Amino acid sequence: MTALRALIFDVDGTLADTEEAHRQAFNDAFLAHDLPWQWSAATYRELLGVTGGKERIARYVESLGLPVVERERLRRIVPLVHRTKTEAFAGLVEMGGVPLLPGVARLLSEARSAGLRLGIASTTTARNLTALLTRNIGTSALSWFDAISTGDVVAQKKPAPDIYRHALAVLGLPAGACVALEDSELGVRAAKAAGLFTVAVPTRWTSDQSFMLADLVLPSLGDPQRPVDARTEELIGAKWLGLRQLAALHAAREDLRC
Ligand code: XBP
Ligand code: MG
Repeated sequence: MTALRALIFDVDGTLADTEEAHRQAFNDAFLAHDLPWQWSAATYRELLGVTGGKERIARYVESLGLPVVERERLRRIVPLVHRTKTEAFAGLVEMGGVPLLPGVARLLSEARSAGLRLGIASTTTARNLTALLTRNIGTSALSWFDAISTGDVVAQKKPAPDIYRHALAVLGLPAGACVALEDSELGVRAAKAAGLFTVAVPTRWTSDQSFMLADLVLPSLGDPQRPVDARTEELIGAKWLGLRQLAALHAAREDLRC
């Protein structure tokens, strides 16, 4: 049986409910570049089926059915528009509008106290993670993570397993010794394809997706101030998902594999 050695966190939707801020940042960038686009929440929810901000803009351009010359012109400026968007997102985060989700700070702290290692495996841009952790925890928070695998460090974004395999390689740990925490179907598929025990905590943006592949699906990680509901408490044996419960669930799955 492989003991639990590390937690690997997704960022968007897992550390914090960030997608509304991303949506606003995309729309701010479109305005800044005189692009006649404003993504509604409904449109954005659909576009979340494409991971990666640059890929999301490119897919949107493709969907417009534009003449080839205009489409190619827009394709060429996607990286520039995305850079503007990333700065706009960081600005929104730095204003304090994107807090960590319940239980995230607690679980990070429990893992560190227990000597577990921490990783990040995200499609998002590193700049976004820095802004999010610095604003919500402090400048030291980035040093808590032994592996920070984000965005373009891999060619194939989620649902491909590449970003999780990258984090595992940096950690130097086997998948069986780690747990992934995710919020979306594409993220769960990536983590499971990389062989990790995966906890899914869907958000309002992903609640309609399928989490059949996840090992555990929770409405929240919970914490003393915001305990989970009675049904979830019965499932995990506690009023919030503590490291002890998580390690026990991980061990039970590892036992089944042996
Ligand atoms: C979610 C994503 C990201 C964000 C936008 O990433 O797919 O693309 O929506 O961030 P995660 P960027 O894997 O953390 O859930 O514009 O920087 O891509
Ligand atoms: Mg996510």
